[in-house]
Amino acid sequence: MYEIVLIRHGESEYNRQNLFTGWSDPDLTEKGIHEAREAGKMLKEAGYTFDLAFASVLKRSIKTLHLVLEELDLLWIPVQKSWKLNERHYGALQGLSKSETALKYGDEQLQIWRRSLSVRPPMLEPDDPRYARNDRRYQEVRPGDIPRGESLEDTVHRVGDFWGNRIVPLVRKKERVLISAHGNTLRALIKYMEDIDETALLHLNIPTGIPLVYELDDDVKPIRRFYLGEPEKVEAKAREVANQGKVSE
Ligand code: DG2
Repeated sequence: MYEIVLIRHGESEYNRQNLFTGWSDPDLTEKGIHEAREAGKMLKEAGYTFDLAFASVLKRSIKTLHLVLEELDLLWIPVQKSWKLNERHYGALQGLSKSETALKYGDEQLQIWRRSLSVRPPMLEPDDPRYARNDRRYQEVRPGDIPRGESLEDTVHRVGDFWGNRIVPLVRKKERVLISAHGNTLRALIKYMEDIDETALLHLNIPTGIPLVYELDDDVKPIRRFYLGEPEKVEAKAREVANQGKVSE
């Protein structure tokens, strides 16, 4: 049996302000820093250790990983960063308020944009300054692969590809892997690994800063997943994510 640990970064400035984030690159808030440190402590107390870690190329994921590793006294382990672990690209919604979007388009449309599997957000125009084509961190990426907006399904493809090619071979070699990523990257990975149906996926909300442990069989297929920490607290945080921006809340 193998085990890996996933974590969504701690609260970011955009999370705090309830803005669509995607490939925007806000920093962690004080609360987010605290969440990341607590996650590291939780992992330490539970006896976890790692040989290798992954992050996206967005600072909320990188800083969270750093803080977790610091608590574990594992700052020395190799860290691989990849744009393939970036958050789902939220297209022209990036930087907009989730609440204002709900007021303008209604809760149902907000829910479709946030949680449907195949609906893409409105795409960024090619000349939009939010389009990452000229960002140096993506210079190795084929221009056609840099998204202007993604459905969760699009994210499932890139994350699934990364999982199969880059992470599974390491897990098979018994490397203990920690992945620091994002709400929808992790939903995409869970969809890819478990092939859960759309209804279950709709209700799958990943809280910030809580380690999610996966037990995997000899074929690196999931046996079970569970969060570290008190279930009530985890559920309350996941509910908060689910309700973000809703007019009816
Ligand atoms: C959030 C997730 O991503 O938002 O892009 O707004 O995990 O990087 O904070 P993260 C964003 P929702 O899909 O939950 O609205």
